Amino acid sequence: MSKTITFGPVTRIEGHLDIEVALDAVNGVQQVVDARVCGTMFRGFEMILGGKHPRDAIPITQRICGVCPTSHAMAASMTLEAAYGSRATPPPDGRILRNLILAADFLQSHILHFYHLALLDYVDSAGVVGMSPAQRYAAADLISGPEASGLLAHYVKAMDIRRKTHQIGAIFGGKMPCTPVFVAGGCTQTLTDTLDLATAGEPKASERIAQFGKLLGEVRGFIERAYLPDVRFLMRRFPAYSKIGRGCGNLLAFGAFDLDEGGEKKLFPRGVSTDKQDGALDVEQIGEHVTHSRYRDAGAVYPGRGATEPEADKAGAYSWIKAPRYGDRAHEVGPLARTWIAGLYRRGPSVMDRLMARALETRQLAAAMAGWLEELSIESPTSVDFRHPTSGSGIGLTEAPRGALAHWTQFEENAIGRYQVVTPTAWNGSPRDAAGQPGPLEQALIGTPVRDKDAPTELLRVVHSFDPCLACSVH
Ligand code: NFE
Ligand code: MG
Repeated sequence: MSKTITFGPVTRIEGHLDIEVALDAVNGVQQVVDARVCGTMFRGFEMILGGKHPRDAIPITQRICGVCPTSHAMAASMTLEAAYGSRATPPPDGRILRNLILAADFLQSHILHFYHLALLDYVDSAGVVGMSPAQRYAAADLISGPEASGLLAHYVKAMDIRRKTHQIGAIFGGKMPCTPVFVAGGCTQTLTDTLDLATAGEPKASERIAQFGKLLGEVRGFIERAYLPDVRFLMRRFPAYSKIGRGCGNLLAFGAFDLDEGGEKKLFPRGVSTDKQDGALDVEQIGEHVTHSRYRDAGAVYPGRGATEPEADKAGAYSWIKAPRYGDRAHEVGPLARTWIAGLYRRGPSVMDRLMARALETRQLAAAMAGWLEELSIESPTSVDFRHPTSGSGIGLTEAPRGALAHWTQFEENAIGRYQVVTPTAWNGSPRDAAGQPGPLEQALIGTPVRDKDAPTELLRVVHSFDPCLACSVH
């Protein structure tokens, strides 16, 4: 007979997540035979945006999350640009500055994930550097001794490196985490070496570019000398986790970091892989189910026609996360989906493959940033000036550190009528859909062996590999 255990709140993620799993013996091995992922709070950003000026979506949606606000700034800006038409296309320097600010946040978030959210699932921290967490894991396989000391020294160093990634983002972003410089049509940050009254006291653009490059060099050194070797070490040390936590096996990426004006070329390409078949993304295939979510059910709805109508006590509902599906199938999003679609890394999916894809992507992105810095041309415009139409509709598809992110809007007379957001953790942490198909994280938990039901470290390792953010998912 199966035994149900619930653990929550899951720690070392952002937000509040409860996991409910049923354990049973299969072929003599205790394992998860059923799983439910529950987003336990409601926030209401899509409702707050109703009636607001469309431009307010850029600062407001950034408040969805302190970890990935820049991605929301990018998605909201792109959504407005789609609504305003080609007159709103950012000039090259505006596009590059936005890429640089967004990329800085990716570096920050990925290093945060590995060192400060995931690593302590594998390392016994007690007594090594005198910073024992409140509760240690009972897991028998934790790394200890000198190997643990090395990893934990990097844990501490990663805090300093993350501070530097925020500094990098703030050089052009003005401040981090929520940046005020993203606008429809580019970026309000200017690049000038000609000091006048307006810019008095500001460093020259060439000085800021040099400072950016210097800090980026330090971060790249850490990625090469610590982050990548540490992930490779864990992968070797925990071979079972290259099999555990597979999930649905379908992968989806909207793509990000436009390399040309129309966004045809991107550093992270757009695409989808369903049942191991690669394909082009057709955005109309996206539908959000709410059969088991606490919202009024109108069937699977394309977010461009979607609504958010909470029903807290709905029968059969167990999560505040909606269930986005592509062609009615669950799809995993995130670094592994992106590196898979790009052809950069094609192993897994598994717990370790998610960690490895994230690290490889961090290195790829940091290298690209160094190139983008060289492309900036001082004294060129960073935004376009245009007359904003007062009515329109648009969609912005981009990537956040945790995966594919999209915004949809419609507005009349400069008042938002509809604003719908679909976040990465809504894809990954979704509940069952109308067909009863579990979400990607639920599927990844099913089949996971659990040695000790009172200390289910295996389950935390699976959950953390997705780097879930519940605050984003229940926006
Ligand atoms: Ni709160 Fe976010 C990212 C978004 S995850 S971190 O990355 O959108 O759903
Ligand atoms: Mg939504």
